[in-house]
Amino acid sequence: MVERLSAEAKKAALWELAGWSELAGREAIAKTFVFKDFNEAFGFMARAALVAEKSDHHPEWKNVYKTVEVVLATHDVGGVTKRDIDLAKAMNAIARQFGVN
Ligand code: H2B
Repeated sequence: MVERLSAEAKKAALWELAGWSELAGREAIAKTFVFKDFNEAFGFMARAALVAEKSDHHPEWKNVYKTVEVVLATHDVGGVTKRDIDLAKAMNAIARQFGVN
């Protein structure tokens, strides 16, 4: 089982993760991505879904037109782990393919 990150480790990881921050009131991290249009937002989600499924680590997310709100937490341990940080990094890399930081 993967371990929850300490408050310090979480902060250190977030410094290197553009746009991600801690969610208020819950042990999770969040980022809102805004794309050019729905096509690109959904393209991002399709690529991110493949990464999520392959790594067996899945996002909580909501899409409205060109905006995708993502929350990452590791449900099995009720907190933020390296798995969330890795998926956040992968999502940032995919978003950059669409010119979004
Ligand atoms: N995704 C997330 N975000 N957290 C988990 O704890 C988790 C998951 N657990 N995807 C996985 C699936 C687990 O339920 C399966 C059985 O491996």
